[in-house]
Amino acid sequence: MDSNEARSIADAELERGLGSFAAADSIDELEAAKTAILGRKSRLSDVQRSIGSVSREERGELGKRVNEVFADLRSAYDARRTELELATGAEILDADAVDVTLPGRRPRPGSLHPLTLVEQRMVQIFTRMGYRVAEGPEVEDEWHNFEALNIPADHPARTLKDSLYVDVDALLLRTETSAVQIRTMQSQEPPVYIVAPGRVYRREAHDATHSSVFHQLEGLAVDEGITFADLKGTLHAFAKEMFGSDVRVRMKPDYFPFVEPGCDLAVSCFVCGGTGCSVCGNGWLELLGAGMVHPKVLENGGYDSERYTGFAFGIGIERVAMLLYGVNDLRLFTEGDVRFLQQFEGAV
Ligand code: FA5
Repeated sequence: MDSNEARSIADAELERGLGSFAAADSIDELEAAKTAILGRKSRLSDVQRSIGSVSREERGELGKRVNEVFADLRSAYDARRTELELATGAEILDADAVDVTLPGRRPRPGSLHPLTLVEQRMVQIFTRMGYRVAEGPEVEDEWHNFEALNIPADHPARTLKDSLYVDVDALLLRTETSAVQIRTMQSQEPPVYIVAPGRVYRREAHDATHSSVFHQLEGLAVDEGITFADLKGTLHAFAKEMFGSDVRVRMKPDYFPFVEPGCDLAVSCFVCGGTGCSVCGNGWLELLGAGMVHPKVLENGGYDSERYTGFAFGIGIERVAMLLYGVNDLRLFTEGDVRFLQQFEGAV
């Protein structure tokens, strides 16, 4: 190639190179154009290699021109590369942009368990009647759980079949909240009006209305002149307050060693309306046991049974919750299924 031809190729490649760098829309396209225009196999490199073969007089001129063309093309390439890099960075930023004006996602607040809600409402009903809240231990000794409640050593409730003992002699998981009656009487003089909510444990088969771990709310009222009529009035007032004035309540005699006379209270079944079904059996759902405190129990608590009389009751909290919310299987309360529990947010 002679010097004129080399010069005109260099000029044409300069035009072509500036055009293709400017037209490149991405870094990949720009790199491909660079290889085509400035690479070792490009026409411009051919021109560069031909410099040595032109005459000595023309060589300096041609070399200078080819260097200028290379320099112009490199700076056009660098400028376009910078532009494309900035544009790519901006695209990434756009894609990752956070709209700070959008409302935030609220963390889901937990809510109280339905049994807690029901227990709180039950406690509230009794505290409004003038009762205060008392507590007792869940691991109880045999004396408070049995003997003091007039449940002698040969009573069937005391067999290992029914109770859950711990590995310490004469200690067990309390089978009913009634032990709090004794502890309260031991710690204060009459008159006494307390309710004691808490968990109790029994060896019992699970079914729709029975569990081996459940909750009771114990009540104890001891004063001068308390009669069965006071017990009946109190329990009726509780049932109406809890379930509304339409609820049908049935009381019938029952036996508990620590009361005399004793009774239980049932309300009409919410599932069948009182005709009998798989949940209730006979149309009634038993809610609680109750009765007049046995004189021996008053004496065991340190009270004068000639002067004071009293009544006591033990209400099953799961049963109240079943009735209140129309839940036909109490196992739902402890299975921890969030879809079930969510329904009680803000309930009661
Ligand atoms: C008692 O536990 C007596 N301590 C109640 C009492 C207190 C009577 C004071 C007299 C004076 P009972 O075992 O029936 O009684 O239980 C009382 C209530 O707890 C029942 O009416 C029922 O509502 C509930 N309950 C009993 N067993 C279960 C169980 N396995 N699962 C769920 N709830 C139960």
